[in-house]
Amino acid sequence: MAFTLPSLPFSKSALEPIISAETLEFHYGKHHQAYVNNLNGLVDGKPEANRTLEDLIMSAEGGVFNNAAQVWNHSFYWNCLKPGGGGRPSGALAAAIDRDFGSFDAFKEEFSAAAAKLFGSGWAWLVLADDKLKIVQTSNADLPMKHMQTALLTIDVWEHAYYIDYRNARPKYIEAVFDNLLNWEFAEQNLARA
Ligand code: MN3
Repeated sequence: MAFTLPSLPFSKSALEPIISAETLEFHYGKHHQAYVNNLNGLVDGKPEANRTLEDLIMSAEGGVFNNAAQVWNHSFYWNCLKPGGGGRPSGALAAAIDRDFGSFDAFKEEFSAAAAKLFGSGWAWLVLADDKLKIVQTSNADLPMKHMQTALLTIDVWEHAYYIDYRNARPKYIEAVFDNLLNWEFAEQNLARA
């Protein structure tokens, strides 16, 4: 049972002009695919090949952890984006954001700063931890589940996520994604399931 690359939830050109088809050809077609291929190569013929992705993330270290986590992170990230996204959350998530950050605008400022200031490669996340919403940064492949937090939403801030479209201007990528692509329905579903 090999691990497989999940389908993108949209076409490669669907996020233009915010994220180009060229970026997705590399980010999904090369990088995400490479994490899947690397993971399969590492577990081939071993008992780990029959474990779930989540199981490997929680138990493995080194290359198996890095590649398993990056497979999961990217599958999650694609679902955090949608053509015609952005806007604001509603219902329980909107109420929880107001409760824990003061307002949606305050949340946006804090989340964008966390994503922009993360040093090196990694991820900015909105998570649920101890019944409270929090913004967390993780480096490289690290992810909330490893810290007993529930991921609600993420932005990939590895350079490969934005360098083709924005060069070194990470804050511009973050703002464009936040305003135009974030899939708040997905975050709302993640909160409802938590
Ligand atoms: Mn990436």
